[in-house]
Amino acid sequence: MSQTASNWQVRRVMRDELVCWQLQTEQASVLIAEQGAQVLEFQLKNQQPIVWLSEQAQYQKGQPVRGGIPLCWPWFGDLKRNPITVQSMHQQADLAPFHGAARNLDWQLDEISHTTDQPSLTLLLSEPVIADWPHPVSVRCTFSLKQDRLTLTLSTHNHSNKTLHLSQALHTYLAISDIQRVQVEGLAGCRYIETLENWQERQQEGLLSFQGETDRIYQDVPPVIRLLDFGWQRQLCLKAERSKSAVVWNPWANKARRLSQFAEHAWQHMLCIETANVWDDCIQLPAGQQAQLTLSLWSEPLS
Ligand code: TA6
Repeated sequence: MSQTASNWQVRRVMRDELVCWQLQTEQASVLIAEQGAQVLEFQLKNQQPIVWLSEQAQYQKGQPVRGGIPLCWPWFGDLKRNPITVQSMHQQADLAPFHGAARNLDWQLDEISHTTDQPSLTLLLSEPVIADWPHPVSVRCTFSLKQDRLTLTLSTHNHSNKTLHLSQALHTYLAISDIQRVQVEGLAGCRYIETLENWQERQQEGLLSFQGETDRIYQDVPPVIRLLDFGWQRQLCLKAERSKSAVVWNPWANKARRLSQFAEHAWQHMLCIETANVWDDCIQLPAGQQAQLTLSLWSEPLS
């Protein structure tokens, strides 16, 4: 199945066991797996990939692919580390899978649409069955490619008669030249939780550089965060809507050895900057209402 015009195309493709959709414009292409509504690739013509994907990635039913943009929903990370309101949505929080359920579920094609040069694709979880999380919701993820910019919107509709409490994140793996030749701009002055040192609260001073494993939950973040890559002379720009928190993660060498689908030196060439609603920024979703989390991602030359 496909739809084509002079300057864009949407087509269904297989990647081993996974049904995927490819969106293409004259400048860029995106590959999205129906499983988990997971972006696997985002590539501009004649440039390094924007999104990192493991060279050991496995495209199998029932397991997330390492890399791309996994969706963490309806909770982020370890559920037991979430606010009690988010934990209380689950009947057995100590058995809850890491990063929620969305990334392991099969989404369905809801809609393919386009404006003149911008193809869009929406995937839908109409009535997700999530073990020990018995709340009627529907979830949509819309992916739009406008020239060389990818926009992703995750939308949760609460069909229940009570308020739901969620945490969520767009777990974006970014492709970089070398973790020791990049810096993150935009977090100066922001509070953050240092998860590697007993979840203490700290404050970011200036640009963020990397000298070891990094796993931080930033709060009160600005709408735009930039990843400055001095090796590839580019900056990756992440613009968030309805998000005031972001997670920055690099496993470094030791943790990388414990990760699935992760080559020994891959940690040097990736960095996660995750557009989120976590910690103080969790979602309180009243009955019948919708919550949307949006990321726009693009590349610019280093100014
Ligand atoms: O977002 C950062 C993080 O929570 C890290 O602590 C690490 O666990 C990472 O997510 C990857 O988790 P995953 O379950 O995809 O291996």
